[in-house]
Amino acid sequence: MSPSFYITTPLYYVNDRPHIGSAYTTLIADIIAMYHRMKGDDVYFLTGTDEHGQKVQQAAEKNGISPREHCDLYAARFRELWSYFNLSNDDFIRTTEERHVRVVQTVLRKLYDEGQIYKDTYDGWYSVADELFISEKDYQEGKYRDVRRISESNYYFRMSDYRERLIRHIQEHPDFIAPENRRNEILGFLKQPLKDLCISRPKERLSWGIELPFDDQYVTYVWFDALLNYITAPGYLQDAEKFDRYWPAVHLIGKDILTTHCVYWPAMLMAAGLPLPAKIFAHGWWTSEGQKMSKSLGNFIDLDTIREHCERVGKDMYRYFMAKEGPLQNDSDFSRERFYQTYNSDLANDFGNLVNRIFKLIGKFYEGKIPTPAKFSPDEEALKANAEQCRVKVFEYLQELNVNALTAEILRYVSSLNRYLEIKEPWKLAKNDTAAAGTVLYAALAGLRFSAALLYPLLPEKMREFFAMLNTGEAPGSVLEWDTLPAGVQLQEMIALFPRFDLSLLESSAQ
Ligand code: ME8
Repeated sequence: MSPSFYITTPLYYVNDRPHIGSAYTTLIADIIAMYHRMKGDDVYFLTGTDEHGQKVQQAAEKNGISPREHCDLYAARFRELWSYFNLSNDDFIRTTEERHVRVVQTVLRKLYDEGQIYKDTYDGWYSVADELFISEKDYQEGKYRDVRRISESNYYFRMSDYRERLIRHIQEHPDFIAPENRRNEILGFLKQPLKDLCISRPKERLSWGIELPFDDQYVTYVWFDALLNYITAPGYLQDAEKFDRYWPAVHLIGKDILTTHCVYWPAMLMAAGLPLPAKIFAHGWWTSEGQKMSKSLGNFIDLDTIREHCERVGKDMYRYFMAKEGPLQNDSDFSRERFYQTYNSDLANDFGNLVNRIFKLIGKFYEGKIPTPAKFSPDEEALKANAEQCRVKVFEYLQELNVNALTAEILRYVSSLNRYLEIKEPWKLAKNDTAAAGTVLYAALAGLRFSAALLYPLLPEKMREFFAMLNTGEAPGSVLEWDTLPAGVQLQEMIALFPRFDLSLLESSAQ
């Protein structure tokens, strides 16, 4: 049986439309899932929407519709965007689904019966906007918005019991939280005593949530509910075989939700007697044109802006740019100049040019048929060996979820093919030694086909078009060997996969 690989994105709140941030995490997760499938793994890729809580209730009220109608509307927007991007997710979970409500209530009941959940009165500060109970210190520092004094009876989960076990787990599993800066952040956070977690909200204040199975006057705190989706989807309490096959997961998240995923969630799993996640990777933040994204600054990259960019240079470019330049370790800035310049340099110039040169020469000198190579010289052997090395590195970077380095590695190989052609000059060679020129063109095309296969998760539509032009009948992404290119195949007519984008067009448009 092939090894399994389970990857998740955060479940996005339905109080906002998708934007560059949600698209980023989701596309990176898709890319990672596709590479694992290419490797032969049995992949389960999950995304979805987080639909309970105060913010959703308020957003629905503002729009004059019921919370359920509101959720349906917004969940559909997320689904629509993911289908636009040809997302390869295996499941889309909504926290309002029956299968999830059942899991949340069963886990709550178990923890309550075991005494891991108790009732207490909270007297202190509460941020309505952030749905958080906050400390006196945070209140004094003015860190939160819309803060009120409240006195309220609630249910608490004995999270403090798990602090030491969690620290030990993080120390014994260096890859559990990545990148390193986030791991250190959590270890720093755990130096202080850990508080118990309030896991309920009284219905009189918030009704849009999952009712506590042991007190119908309360609903479940949205985070306690939402995190459990990661075990609901692969079949916890419903399909033991499926659950054992896929759990634990790799969680891809943004740095904003580090504590909930690296502290609350592992503590919940320990309490439920389940294995901890395989890895939690918290990436950095996108800024826009050098500033924090905001609607009032007019630099907010929402769904419409994303589509506008995609219409100009193809939706694959969005994925490619997210992977190449996205904020894995630190933050990254999305600037239109950088986006279109990357397109022109990597895709129109490096990759596009290579296709153009090889296809034209084979068309001109070999009637469009892939030439049969003569004996390879050390130069062709080097191209082959470098391809092998490139593949090894790509899968090593995949292991670290380093899609920035992975993308750069493939591009380096593409550039080396262009350099090879410039040195060999097959356009001159073909005039008096067609056999030698044929070997050069075969080797270059073998390299191009190999890089196209590796680029498939980053540029799926375009690479499918490339393989159709190559006409070997091979599925893109299936070809990871350099030297299996069949000679004699009639190439299809070349189409320009990545036409150059005229940067002067940007000056006349706002986005
Ligand atoms: O937090 N740059 O949902 P959410 C990069 N429902 N990534 C960004 C980003 C930016 N500027 N803005 C958002 C929630 N993100 C909870 C999660 S999980 C059980 C519950 C991405 O809709 C990033 O992945 O606020 C971040 O973690 C996520 O969107 C937050 O999505």
